[in-house]
Amino acid sequence: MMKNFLFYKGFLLLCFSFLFIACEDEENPSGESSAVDTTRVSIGVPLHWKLASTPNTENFNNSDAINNWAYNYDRAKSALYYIDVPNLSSPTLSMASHYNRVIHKTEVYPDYAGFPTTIRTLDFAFFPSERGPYNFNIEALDFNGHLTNPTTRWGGFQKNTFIPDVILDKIEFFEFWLMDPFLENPSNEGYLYINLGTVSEDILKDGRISSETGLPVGTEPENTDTTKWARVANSTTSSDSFISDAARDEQDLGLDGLDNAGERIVFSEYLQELQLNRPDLVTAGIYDQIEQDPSNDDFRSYLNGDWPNDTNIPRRYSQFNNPEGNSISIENNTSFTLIRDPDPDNEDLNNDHILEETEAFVQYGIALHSEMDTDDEFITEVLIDEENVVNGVPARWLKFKIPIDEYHETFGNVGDFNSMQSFRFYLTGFAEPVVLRFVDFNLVAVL
Ligand SMILES: [Ca+2]
Ligand SMILES: [Ca+2]
Ligand SMILES: [Ca+2]
Ligand SMILES: [Ca+2]
Repeated sequence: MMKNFLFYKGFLLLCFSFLFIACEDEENPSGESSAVDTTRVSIGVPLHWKLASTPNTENFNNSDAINNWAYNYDRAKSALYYIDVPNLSSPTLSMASHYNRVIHKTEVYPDYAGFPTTIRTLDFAFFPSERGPYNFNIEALDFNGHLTNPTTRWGGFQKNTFIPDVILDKIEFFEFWLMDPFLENPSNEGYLYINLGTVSEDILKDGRISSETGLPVGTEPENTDTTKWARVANSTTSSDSFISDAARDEQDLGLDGLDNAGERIVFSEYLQELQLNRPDLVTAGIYDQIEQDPSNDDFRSYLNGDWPNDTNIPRRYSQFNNPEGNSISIENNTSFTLIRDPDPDNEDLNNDHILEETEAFVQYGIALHSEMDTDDEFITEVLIDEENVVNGVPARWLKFKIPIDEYHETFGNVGDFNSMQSFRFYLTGFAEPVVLRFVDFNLVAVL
């Protein structure tokens, strides 16, 4: 018992060190005691996620192409966020949709009677017809600048779990509650894939680490290379934060290390082909939009006044994960953007300053459709909440429990589970936009 106690204290300390890992112990999130000693490691906090590297599976062409824009041809727009409830007030928050509203804890824990009464969801919005960041695919654009064949596109995020080996070794399953994503569009469907293991950090696949803080500032000499994808520093040392506001202005440029003027030069081949060789490809208005931000990596806050008042929440967050201009100094943060990752962007998941290029992971595939119930693999419970009805449709929640050894496929040379530090999840196969709202997305270790 004492050993367990000390272990628990040590783990809390670790949790404290890595604030993005929320921890609970010997309790499940509903507040009920559980019969066995379990530790839940939350991965459902929207901090420190990065754009996913292209999963090297059979689904995406060119996913191992280096220094080749084709590597990213299937990336569509996606967003991962908590809704900033205090600052997104009515009517935006209550806009008649299950995907724009506050979630009550009793929707998934009906017996819960404490405070707070609401619960944060991790929301993953995916826009399969919209061009993702650093996607220079010309063939796939339609006249309106949308991606054709949306079901072949994907969008996702990845992070390092930073789970101590001693815990990682004892992880038995993933669990989460998911709001039925099809309450307002039952004909839509697609797949959620989860990857666990080692995933490539080379998001812009050039064999180099993109790191904003490695870029030169002020009078420092221009000690960078420009690859097919990015302006990258030659020096391997880089700080974990911007050293000054002035440095931030020169470095907060996204994974391409380029401001929009620089993007127009380095990616001129893309712009020229759009403008000259295919003058009938996109409208002049769409061309102008693309030329403003050729990499499509500009951050825009959900509170930005340029969003029309009736803009729904998933759309307001659609540029939230973009890495250029996303680190505003506290003094200049007049739009008061909360719940955002203020750190400089880079490709390095585990902060070791070494570029991991290996893809070696197990994959869990979950078919998402409007008829999901407990007959479906991994779904253990379904709750319908008649208290929360939008346009006549009650909320519907699905509890997933995914045993860690029940993966569907392996890719690359996968080792033991205790070396699986990287987590990636992505959506694909959708014809129309979708929003996944997760509650208590946890890895569960049985001690
Ligand atoms: Ca790179
Ligand atoms: Ca940029
Ligand atoms: Ca840009
Ligand atoms: Ca940035």
